[in-house]
Amino acid sequence: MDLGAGRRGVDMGASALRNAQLARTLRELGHHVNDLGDVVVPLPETLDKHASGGLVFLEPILGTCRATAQRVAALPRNAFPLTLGGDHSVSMGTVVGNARRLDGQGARLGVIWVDAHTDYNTPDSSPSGNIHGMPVAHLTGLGDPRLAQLGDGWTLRPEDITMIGIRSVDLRERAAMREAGIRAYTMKDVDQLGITRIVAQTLEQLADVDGIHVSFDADALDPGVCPGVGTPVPGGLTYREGHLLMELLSESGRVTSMDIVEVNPTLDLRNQTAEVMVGMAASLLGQRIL
Ligand code: B3U
Ligand code: MN
Ligand code: MN
Repeated sequence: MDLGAGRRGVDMGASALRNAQLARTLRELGHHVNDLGDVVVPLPETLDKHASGGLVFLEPILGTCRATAQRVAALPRNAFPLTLGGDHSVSMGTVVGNARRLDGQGARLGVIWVDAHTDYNTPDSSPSGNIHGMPVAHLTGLGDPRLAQLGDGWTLRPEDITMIGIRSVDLRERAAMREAGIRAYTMKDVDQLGITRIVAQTLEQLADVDGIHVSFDADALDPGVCPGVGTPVPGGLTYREGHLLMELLSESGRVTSMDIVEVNPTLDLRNQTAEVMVGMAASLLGQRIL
């Protein structure tokens, strides 16, 4: 879906990833891959674009996230759900669904949010009203109660979140992040500490969670690597930093699910962004080369 984004086109992201041989790539790594098809989402052209309480397209996004959560929750514990966006608001559904999949009551899920943005706006603080800038806030129970209650009482604990790749935070979003105490590694931290130390610290922080979900927004990578994104921000993760991050998480053996979101084929160059993101999934789900 692209209802949560400010511009059209990320609804075609899943097609672009399929086209970039996602399933074949994972099969070649020895996985059994089952494509479960799409969650059906209404087209924005058929909807009235009104903002309900500072939220654009709230109702259809809520419905899509509920349906996504249900479908993910129904998968077996030993499956690895790889969900394809879509704008980042879909992750409200995938995170809730994976918490429920690991434990019917809602497991203690760790989330690694790889993104240029913190996505921690609420309807009040959002400069745009676009819900893809708000999923993390709603997962932790803040913001609009209809979205905050997607987990039926389950919420994501702020201490179980780590963000990596951050370089664009709105003023009021920053205050809310500080108040919640959410751990975020900015690009400055990536430069100073390096991915290896960041992963080690993150795994230590998440030592007690039941599973780890990686939510990978393509705009975390540098726009030179991933030009097909709606809100590019210069100075992102390099191709090698992205792969190293995925490889080290793979070696940890602790990641239980992943999203790939915000791939926008209408802004891309010959499907490059989708191809790069298929490579990221392959590094997370692959073994050492030698
Ligand atoms: N923080 C801005 C911009 C933004 C957030 N996420 C994306 N863009 N992709 C907002 O609208 O909340
Ligand atoms: Mn995002
Ligand atoms: Mn982003």
